[in-house]
Amino acid sequence: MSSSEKNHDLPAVALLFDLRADFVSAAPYGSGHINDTYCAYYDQAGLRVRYIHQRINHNIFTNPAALMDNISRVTEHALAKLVSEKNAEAYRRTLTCIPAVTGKPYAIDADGNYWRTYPFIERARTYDILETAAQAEEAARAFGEFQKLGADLGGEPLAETIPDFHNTKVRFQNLKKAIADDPHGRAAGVQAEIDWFLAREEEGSKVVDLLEAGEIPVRVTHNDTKLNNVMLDDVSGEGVCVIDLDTTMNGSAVYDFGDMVRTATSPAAEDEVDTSKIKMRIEMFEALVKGYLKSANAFLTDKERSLLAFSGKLLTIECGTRFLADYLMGDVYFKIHKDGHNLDRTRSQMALAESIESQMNEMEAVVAKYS
Ligand code: ADP
Ligand code: GN1
Ligand code: MG
Repeated sequence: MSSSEKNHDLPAVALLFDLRADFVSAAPYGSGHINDTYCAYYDQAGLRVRYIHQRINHNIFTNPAALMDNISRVTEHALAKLVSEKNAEAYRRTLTCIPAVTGKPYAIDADGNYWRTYPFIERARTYDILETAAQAEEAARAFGEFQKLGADLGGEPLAETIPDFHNTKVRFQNLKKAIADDPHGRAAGVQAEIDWFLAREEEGSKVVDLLEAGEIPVRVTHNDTKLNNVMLDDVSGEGVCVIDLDTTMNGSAVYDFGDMVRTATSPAAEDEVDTSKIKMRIEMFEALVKGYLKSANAFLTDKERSLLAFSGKLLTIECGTRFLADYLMGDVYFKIHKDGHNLDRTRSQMALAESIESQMNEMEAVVAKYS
């Protein structure tokens, strides 16, 4: 069950932040798998405004203070840049943390939950499934711009909020441990899925090995570039604001691009059970490449560019190992909304990876066209 259904006391949360507005109401919001997100209405001296309150999942992010320090640094850097460029809507183009009454960018409630508050980005929305190639292009351009920001962040390295987050080798080890432990006796029922993933283990090492060998650079990246982590303007469709910054830390540009391919190219939802509906649409892939390279061509190395088509397959397989491991472990990581939800997600990743595998040559040709 979604932990958003837990009874959080939002009026009490409201009092923890320096909002200078009267709380009106709040309701669970969005379709994220990790945090508990609420949209709250406030009356601000007679004007109705919205804020996002988010309970950070501290079982997953075990050092919320360090995480919020990362987010403060990244968002303050983004804001300073937008302001210096005299952008007329700087506060709509980056998340900004509303300070708690303590002055910190987060607050702790009576139950020990960590909360943060962001202005609600109005007149824009996130998508779970893309409708047009223009949206894919804009989403990818915005994530590329975000990586550009990361490049000139400066200072100490960002805290590693989840160790080995995209270490696909470790992800496979975790899957194998879940198969061996099998605490809920589920492994026997999913032998075909297990075999499918284990047959792809070797490919899983490719990017990790290149990073370790120094053949591709470590960069400050977003690391969770799922389509519903970028807000597109309601009118112009422009990618206005990259959100969900919990995993912004050292990573590879290749991982960020791969997760865009995973989440933005299929016409079906991530938990679609009719796998015949799941496919990698080459026109969406082309739009992603076009949009991403608009902002990233300037800094990507040839080696990184050569991995863009492969990255879609890699991230889809990686995410599938995570869903399958979580299914075996008893659904302890990703929020589920029905029995077998993580298994449905696993199978959808398998179908998508197969669709990608069958179009790898066409995908390589698209990357070559825009490089
Ligand atoms: P999770 O880590 O659970 O995915 P997100 O930070 O992605 O949490 O938030 C979940 C959803 O809430 C997003 O997909 C988006 O639709 C919405 N959302 C988050 N932050 C904002 C914001 N500042 N303004 C408007 N909508 C937001
Ligand atoms: C989670 O938080 P959300 O829903 O944007 C997960 C991603 C997965 C994704 C799969 C911190 O993303 O890594 O790719 O689910 N985030 C974390 O849908 O684990
Ligand atoms: Mg999210």
